[in-house]
Amino acid sequence: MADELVLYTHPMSRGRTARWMLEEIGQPYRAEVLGFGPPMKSADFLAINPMGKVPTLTHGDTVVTECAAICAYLADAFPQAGLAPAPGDQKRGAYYRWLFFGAGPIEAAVTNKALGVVVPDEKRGMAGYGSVEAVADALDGVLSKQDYLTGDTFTAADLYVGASLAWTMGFGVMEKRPSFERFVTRIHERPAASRAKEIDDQLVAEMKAAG
Ligand SMILES: N[C@@H](CCC(=O)N[C@@H](CS)C(=O)NCC(=O)O)C(=O)O
Repeated sequence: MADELVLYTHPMSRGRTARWMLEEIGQPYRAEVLGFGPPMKSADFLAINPMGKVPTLTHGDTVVTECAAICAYLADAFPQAGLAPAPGDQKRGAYYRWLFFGAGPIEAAVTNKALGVVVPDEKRGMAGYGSVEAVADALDGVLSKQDYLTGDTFTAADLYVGASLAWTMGFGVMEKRPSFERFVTRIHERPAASRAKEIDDQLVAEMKAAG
């Protein structure tokens, strides 16, 4: 199919976030579940994503990798879902700001923390995220004041950052602050979030049952 949407994913990966985004836009899509290890590094899949990682989205001949890019792409490709301020809208500034904050500083800070990589105090100026506490403070500042990152409307930036917060608070990598917990609860009450969770949880159960 010329414009078929295909999500390459694994149910215990960032692919869960991409699936949630697909459920939000409400367009038909096909999911290709790839196992970690050799299936993700096959020649066929490396031809699509040379990183051999999920999530990866194809939309017809277009390939989108990087979870945040997938969320941003889908929001723009299907504007009727209302998940991004239109280009030209000033809210697009806050939208980009937090989407990129998620893919940059948050991602780097929580990965380094999980890996035990400590940035010496005197080198914080060199690390784009400064410190995990600085990242948490910046997010807390906005989420204590408003329901969503761009104001009073849910966008793909909330989905991406909120999914990351939920995941990393669950693993104890990001501290649980009241504003984060309220935000994560609020956005996970969305029907699309429940549908995506149900599908991926079912896939996890099937994988466990198959050994
Ligand atoms: N920067 C990428 C990271 C993707 C990533 O690392 N995915 C992991 C799963 S969450 C993966 O595919 N790991 C398997 C591997 O690298 O072999 C994104 O944001 O999408």
